[in-house]
Amino acid sequence: MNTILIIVLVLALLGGAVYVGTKFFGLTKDEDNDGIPDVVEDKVAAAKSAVKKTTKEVKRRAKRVKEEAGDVVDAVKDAANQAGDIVDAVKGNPRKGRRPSRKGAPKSKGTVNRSQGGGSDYYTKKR
Ligand SMILES: [Ca+2]
Repeated sequence: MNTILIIVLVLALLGGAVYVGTKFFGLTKDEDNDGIPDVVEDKVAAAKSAVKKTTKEVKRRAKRVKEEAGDVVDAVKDAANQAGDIVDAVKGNPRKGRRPSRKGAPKSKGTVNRSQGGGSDYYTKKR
């Protein structure tokens, strides 16, 4: 405990000495005359910039990880769904296959009813 106190005291004295030396005696370069050497200000600015850049990158990566985790959750849900089909297969139920992607898709595959003259109005309808 005493060691920490001594270290803090030494750092404070050092800081005070640098401040006084810079502000009143011009020991280091200080263009804006605020008692903080320009070298220190430049280092602090660079560190702040680096932290900002790193934070941005970490946020971007966290967002991407979240996206990918969502994809994995979807895939696991899909796999759990498919596992049910295996149970059905073991029981001897017929294969259901994929659900049709479109609702109300015609039951006949590719055959056009031409009995009622004209059939599809795709080519006759004005667009
Ligand atoms: Ca300064």
